[in-house]
Amino acid sequence: MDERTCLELYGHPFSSYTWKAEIALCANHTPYVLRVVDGQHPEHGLCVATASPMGKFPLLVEGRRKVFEATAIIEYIAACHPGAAPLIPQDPVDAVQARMIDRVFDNYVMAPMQAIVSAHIASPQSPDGERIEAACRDLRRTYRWLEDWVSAYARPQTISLVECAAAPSLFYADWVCPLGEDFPRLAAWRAQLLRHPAVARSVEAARPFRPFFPPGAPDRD
Ligand SMILES: N[C@@H](CCC(=O)N[C@@H](CS)C(=O)NCC(=O)O)C(=O)O
Repeated sequence: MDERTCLELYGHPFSSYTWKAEIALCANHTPYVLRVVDGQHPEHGLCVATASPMGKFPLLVEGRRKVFEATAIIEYIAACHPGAAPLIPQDPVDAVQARMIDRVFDNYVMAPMQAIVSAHIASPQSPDGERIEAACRDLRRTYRWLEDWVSAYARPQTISLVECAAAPSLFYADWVCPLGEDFPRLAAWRAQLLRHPAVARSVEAARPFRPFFPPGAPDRD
């Protein structure tokens, strides 16, 4: 594949939202080049900084088109590069369900997980305990809801928007607020997701960065 005509994904291998987009691209067998946003590539940071209001990544670039927000990137891949993965269900009502669950993972798993990480970044020596406790309370409330939801979910071996959202958020959320033995079905689904080749690829790509996980990475996964 000629790199100039290939999809470009700006992001970082340790970033949960970059995983979300990369899992879709990999499962779909869509060729892309990862433009790593880090100190060694200031030009990548510049591109991301002006593409969206908050300058966040991932950012997908195809020619002159720029797509930001991981969910929108997955929608774009499904619409413009249909491939091996059923990223968005064909049935409109199923598609609404998938988008709804995607919101659950972004808003109620990713967000409190990132709040805990941010508390550690803000004050590595004495992170705000109240903030962490509140975020963990929110996470456990969502875990309880998801534990019921997942018992009725088919847990397919394929990758859709739901799996793209679930895998990175459950991966990191479990690090900061462990599922433990209280949520066995959710823990089993998390383990199943991590075994999928598209997800396992992200886990391995991120492994060298684990020492930089602000609260400290557990010795597992
Ligand atoms: N709502 C965005 C969230 C993206 C996000 O939070 N990205 C993080 C990395 S995981 C980021 O860009 N962090 C760097 C920054 O905020 O400057 C999405 O769905 O893509």
